[in-house]
Amino acid sequence: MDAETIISVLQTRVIGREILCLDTVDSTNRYARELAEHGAAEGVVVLAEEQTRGRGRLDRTWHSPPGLGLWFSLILRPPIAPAAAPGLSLLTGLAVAKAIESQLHITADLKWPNDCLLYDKKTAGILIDLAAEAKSVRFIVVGIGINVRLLTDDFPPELRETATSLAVAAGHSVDRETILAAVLTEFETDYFRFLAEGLTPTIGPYTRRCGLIGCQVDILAGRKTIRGTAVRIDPSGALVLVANGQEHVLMAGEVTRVRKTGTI
Ligand code: BT5
Repeated sequence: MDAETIISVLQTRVIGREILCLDTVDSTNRYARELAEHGAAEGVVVLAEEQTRGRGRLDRTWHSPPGLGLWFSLILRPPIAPAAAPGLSLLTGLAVAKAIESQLHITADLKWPNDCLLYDKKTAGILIDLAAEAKSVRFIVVGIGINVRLLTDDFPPELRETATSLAVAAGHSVDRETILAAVLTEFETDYFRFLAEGLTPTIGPYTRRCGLIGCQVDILAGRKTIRGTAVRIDPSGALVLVANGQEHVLMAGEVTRVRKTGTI
């Protein structure tokens, strides 16, 4: 991938005006974090053809083979409180979903809080790294992994049932530069709206794509699993679950859908 080509077609003002394309790196989030510590500006994008230690949440591995995906990180310096940072995970997921929909005309499903699915299989994941003082954010690195050109055999056997790519879902080859430009463009609009108006404008479009709402789910939060019905995403981006007539408001966790219908 060539930074000059991408930048020349990008219409954004801040996000992606500087793109660093690496052949191989351990993790673009780790690399971007280091750049940010050394003063890199808001909007800088670090992109790699391959990650040798791509990370998911809780130090899980993100499979990032060479040349087949979009593995990249954005550096942000938002004037927000640290508590508002998780909202960026939802906002980013929504930007990825809208970019996929506009380019491929397939409806994307958002699995709270950080997955984007196509036909019930994971296509993209988001990892937010936060560097903050008590009341202010120093910087945030938003890591985005999108499986673009992987075919089934390009996934390790343990992911073949649960993961897919844009090319597999669309049934034709997909251009990485086009998807990247669409994601950065959607992200920029939503991000500046978030800075001006908070997360509220994100909630409606996110909820419409969130297949968990109305379903019976198990959510693993810390060491506890709660079974209940996912009823809504609240204005802070938390998932609200009703279990035994009681509401639980969850800021993070691992959700598994149990049934497509729920009871309150
Ligand atoms: C995520 O974590 O989904 C966040 C993934 C973020 C990856 C990007 S790539 C650029 C940037 N640099 C990084 O180092 N990371 C970010 P989580 O929700 O914890 O999901 C991780 C789980 O997804 C793994 O345990 C696997 O089960 C599964 N998985 C791993 N690689 C996958 C892939 N390529 N496609 C689909 N599922 C995958």
